[in-house]
Amino acid sequence: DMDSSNSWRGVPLSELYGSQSLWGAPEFPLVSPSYNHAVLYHVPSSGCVANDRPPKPQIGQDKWDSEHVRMPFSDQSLYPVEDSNGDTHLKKRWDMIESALSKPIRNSQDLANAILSYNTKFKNTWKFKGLHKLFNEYLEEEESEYFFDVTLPEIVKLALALPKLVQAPIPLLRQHKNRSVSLSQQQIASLLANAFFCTFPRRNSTKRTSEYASYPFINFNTYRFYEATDSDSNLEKLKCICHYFRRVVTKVPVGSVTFSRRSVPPRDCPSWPRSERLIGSLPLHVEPHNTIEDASALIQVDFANKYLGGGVLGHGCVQEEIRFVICPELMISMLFTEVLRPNEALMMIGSERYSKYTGYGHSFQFAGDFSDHTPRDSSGRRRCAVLAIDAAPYAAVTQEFKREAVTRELNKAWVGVSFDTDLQSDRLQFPGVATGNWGCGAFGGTPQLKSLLQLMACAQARRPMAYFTFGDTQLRDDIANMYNLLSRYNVTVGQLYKYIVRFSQEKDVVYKRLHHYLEQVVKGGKEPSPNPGDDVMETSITED
Ligand code: AR6
Repeated sequence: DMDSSNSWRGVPLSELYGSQSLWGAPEFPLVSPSYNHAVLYHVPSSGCVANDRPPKPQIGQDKWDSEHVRMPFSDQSLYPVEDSNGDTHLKKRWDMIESALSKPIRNSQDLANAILSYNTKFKNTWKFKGLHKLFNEYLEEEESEYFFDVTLPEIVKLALALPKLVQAPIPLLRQHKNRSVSLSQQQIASLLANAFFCTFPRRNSTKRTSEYASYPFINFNTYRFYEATDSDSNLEKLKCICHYFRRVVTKVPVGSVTFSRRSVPPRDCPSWPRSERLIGSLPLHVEPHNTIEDASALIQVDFANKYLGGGVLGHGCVQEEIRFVICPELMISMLFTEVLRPNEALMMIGSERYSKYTGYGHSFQFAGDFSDHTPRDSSGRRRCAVLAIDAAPYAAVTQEFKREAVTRELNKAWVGVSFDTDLQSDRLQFPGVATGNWGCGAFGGTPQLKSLLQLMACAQARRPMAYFTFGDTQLRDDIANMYNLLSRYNVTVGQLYKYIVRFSQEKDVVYKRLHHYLEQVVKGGKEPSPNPGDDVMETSITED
């Protein structure tokens, strides 16, 4: 075994797919319009979409109200304009947008002026320093020229085609609701083009009292995405997004994407101390190499912010932000997903990846085109499921182990991983979940705890789990050993919950190690299972 330091532990990944072949896993519910599923494109009567051209938009009537996304082209979207006498008149905002974007835009200054012409309130605050740096200094001259000569005019066309491409109203995925929205990739591209030009009405305010204060930012500069010059990772994020536009204007993608909000009232969440599910009954795969986005055919966890996307249009550049810029279709969730409550999650099915990258955080870099060969399901969605669950941020370690905090994270993870499962069934549910150090980076959590909580949530939902430790081989071994111990002693989810809560009540929690503590209580209080060999994880053979 030449390379044991880099190999995986537990069951092979293939046991998490639900069938022998990578893509044989059962499909998620197909796209079909209903009272709680808005489908913005026309679904052919066969239910299946053609896979050579984008689906046609669903016809419908614009709705300018608090239940739907206010569209930039709505007749009711008006903007105050001062005439030469100093009098203010209301003008149709879309007319202003069309006229500004129809003029030639040859450089970043023209682009900034165009955006400001229908966002005049920001003419003294939006300086576009980052945008100017990107196109005047950061990119090669030819790259900038190509962008303004070739790509940008096409992004303009895509943005201005919005009234044709999205005719039916887009419902907001509001709190407490189980609702879905499906859009074609072409519709998403047009919506993102509008976000790029900052055209969405009422979405530029950062005030807590604004109408959309409980929604993420969507216009690209609201959170100052075009201003940042201090960190190159922001410019690299912009490169990824420009690359996405280059791709979609060259060849329009023909599939679709579904966004489903899942909200479970606390009374319907599991009673954790009473759970009798055995930890050891859940297949687990742990590996130090590879990343979540490479785990094809599994549900891939997004280490989310409760405001979807987190700092993607601001300064952040960690797991969620990176995922959103290499798969920009995920960003459209920010248009309509209200801030997630503790018992809510968002599943995104069908997005495509467009960019390669290297590095992480400050060292993040766009690394060229990524061509995604993930097959489509019969609704035309890429077989890629991204599950957004937001851990809670912890400033102090002790807080994280408290009963309420532990319960919160368990419910959050469970609401997510139990999406589309049969809660009554004792059978394993496929596909499994690909996750890792959820809540343990920007949010300051502890991997020893978070890995166990995710294991408990997955065991409860019966979904197998793959854990990617992000290069940490010690953590891989700790998790595998802890899993072995819990299996050998037939520890249930309920017992483990009680042990963790008891641990949090110890005086010197900060100085103690959770795994060490668990080892003592498990060995002290229980008989090992009679056939220890049966459920012990075997060290894997090295993958080649
Ligand atoms: N695959 C596997 N593991 C990863 C990957 C990856 N692609 N990327 C990072 N990790 P973090 P959080 C590991 O900080 O703490 C964002 O701003 C790595 O060990 O992104 O839940 C969101 O919008 C890393 O330290 O997640 C939220 O606001 C750890 O996962 C906030 O960050 C945690 O990654 C969420 O912070």
